[in-house]
Amino acid sequence: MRRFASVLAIAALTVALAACSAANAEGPTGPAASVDPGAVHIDAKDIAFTQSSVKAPAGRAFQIVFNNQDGAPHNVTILGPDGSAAFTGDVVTASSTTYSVPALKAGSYRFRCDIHPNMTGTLVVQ
Ligand SMILES: [Cu+2]
Repeated sequence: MRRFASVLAIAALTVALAACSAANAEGPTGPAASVDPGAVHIDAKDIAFTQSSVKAPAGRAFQIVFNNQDGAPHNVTILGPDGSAAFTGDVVTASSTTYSVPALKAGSYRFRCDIHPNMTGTLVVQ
């Protein structure tokens, strides 16, 4: 009878440990909970943006997941129709970051890297 109780205790412990590691699997190693599934994705590789044109919703804040795959530093700056910066993202090197972009009016914008102004793309806000 004592032996049966020990087996039960070990079984209960095993279940508790399994639940613990399952919770951990969705922690730091999983995608950040703060990234919107509808986020705009822009990648940089070989001193160029991978996407020549991306779309974002008009009139509401949105996120850009910027993945710089280069060893060179890059950022994403959004230029309004008048050429002024509507948003300037932080420079990152060989890493990914999530920018929070304020609401923009509908229209066609350009985005560029401030460090490499020949890296450009089009952001269609609609
Ligand atoms: Cu750059």
